[in-house]
Amino acid sequence: MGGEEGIGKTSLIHRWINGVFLEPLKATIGVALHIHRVKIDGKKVSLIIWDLGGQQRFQQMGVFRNYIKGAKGGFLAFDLTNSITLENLSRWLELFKKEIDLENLLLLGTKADLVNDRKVTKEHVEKFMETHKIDTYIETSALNGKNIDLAFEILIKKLLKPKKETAHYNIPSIPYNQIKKRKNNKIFF
Ligand SMILES: Nc1nc2c(ncn2[C@@H]2O[C@H](COP(=O)(O)OP(=O)(O)O)[C@@H](O)[C@H]2O)c(=O)[nH]1
Ligand SMILES: [Mg+2]
Repeated sequence: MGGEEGIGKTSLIHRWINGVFLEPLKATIGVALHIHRVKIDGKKVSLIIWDLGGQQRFQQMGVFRNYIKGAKGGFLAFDLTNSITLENLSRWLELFKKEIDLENLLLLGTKADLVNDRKVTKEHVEKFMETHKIDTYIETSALNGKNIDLAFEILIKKLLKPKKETAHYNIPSIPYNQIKKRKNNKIFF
């Protein structure tokens, strides 16, 4: 789980694991580890979640790279009431992309309950997705629980999906004009 400090990463993880919103919360110093067991599609899954503190200092120390290494998937989260947190997310994405398949990176908007303070528009989000080739976006609120279970369920299902085998036979090449633009973005408001 990556994203700037104060956007609600720790609150979101707490909401998913404990089903409640915790206030007040201390800022996460460095990195926190959470383990949660769930049953998805009849399969028992243990998810190990690294909650990466957002302090620049830690990022500059290159500490996060070691935690992202070996991760199978990730959430890139920004605060819907603070546009800079989406802008700065591209730096997190660069870091995550080095270690994690792009298709296993989900974009999360947080604090969706603060409708009157909303600064990030749907167009901003769609532009970000297009620029960075991210195909899934979910709007969440740790305060009222909106889409929290959904976000984790989608991520876990992606992680459980078997890897595509590399074909050992020759695939006939497709003429360029027959290739359709992939348009299967999943957006959850
Ligand atoms: N209204 C609202 N506030 C939130 C939500 N999630 C977190 N916050 C508040 O945002 C602040 C930062 O949250 P925190 O989880 O510590 O962010 P982190 O630094 O990204 O881990 C705290 O004051 C939280 O109470 C939310 O969904 N809605
Ligand atoms: Mg935190």
